[in-house]
Amino acid sequence: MEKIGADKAAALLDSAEEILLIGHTDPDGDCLGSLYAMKAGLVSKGKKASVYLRKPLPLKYRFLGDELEKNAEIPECDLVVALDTPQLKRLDIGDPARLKSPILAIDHHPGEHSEFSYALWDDGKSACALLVKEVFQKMAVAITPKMAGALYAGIMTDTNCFVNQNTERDAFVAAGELMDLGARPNEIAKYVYGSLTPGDILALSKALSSLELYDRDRIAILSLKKEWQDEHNDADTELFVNYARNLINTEVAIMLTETKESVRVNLRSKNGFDVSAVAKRLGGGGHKPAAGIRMKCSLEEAKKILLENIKFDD
Ligand SMILES: [Mn+2]
Repeated sequence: MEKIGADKAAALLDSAEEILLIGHTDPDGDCLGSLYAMKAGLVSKGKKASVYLRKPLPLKYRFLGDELEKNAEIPECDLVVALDTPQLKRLDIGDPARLKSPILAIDHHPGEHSEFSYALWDDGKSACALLVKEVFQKMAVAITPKMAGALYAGIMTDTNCFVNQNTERDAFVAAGELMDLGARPNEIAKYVYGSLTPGDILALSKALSSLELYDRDRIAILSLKKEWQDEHNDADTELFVNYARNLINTEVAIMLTETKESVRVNLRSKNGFDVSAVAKRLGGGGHKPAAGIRMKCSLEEAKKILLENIKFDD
């Protein structure tokens, strides 16, 4: 792996003709916004760019449009760009051995990135979208209002509306510049946070009433059982964990969503507890204050394993 800067990343993209873009499994706003903007920017430069996406866009990200449709084809390409992920196994592609071209990672997660050919990687950035914006500046890509909106959505979601610990000045500066280029924060917030369905609200009430507290209330767990998910058809539980984090004594918040195949675990922390280390130990990944895992076990087993793995110093 060669660690590179935005200059070299721009040069690699400039010299490639056909480029495949891939994000991580369970793609979030930063991942999807970066994928959309990257594709549009490369196409504007005359490149043949496609996005590999295993599932259709979630309702709240549909504003990103038809350009991000479900696509399970891996075309011939000179370069693969892995966005918003530090590891091959987190790529939304099933078997990474299917990728035969060099892979450029553009990412802001902690981790080695050693499996990639090149990595433009800065874990001091609050969103992958900030790195994509930097590369575009080097490539002199003209950012359209829609691309600006996609990049803004990436920064907004990964900073939890500019309040997370990782929100530095550069996120605000970039957001301002993207507004100048046509991003509309109010519109984007309406899509991302205002696309809840009645089923989502019912699922939220169910999850909230499941609250369990451990270790002097420092660990808060919310959960949704499989039966509920089946009945209400895949409720959007991504942000539920924030309710548990916002409890006054919570240090670590956990949201468990049981699906047919596995338990999806969302982890959040306050005051410095490193949940990415817990996630990594159990086969997931993420950032110090926000991480995720897919666990192949029952809800109760997942709970037990997580509690065994979250220990405070005192
Ligand atoms: Mn991200």
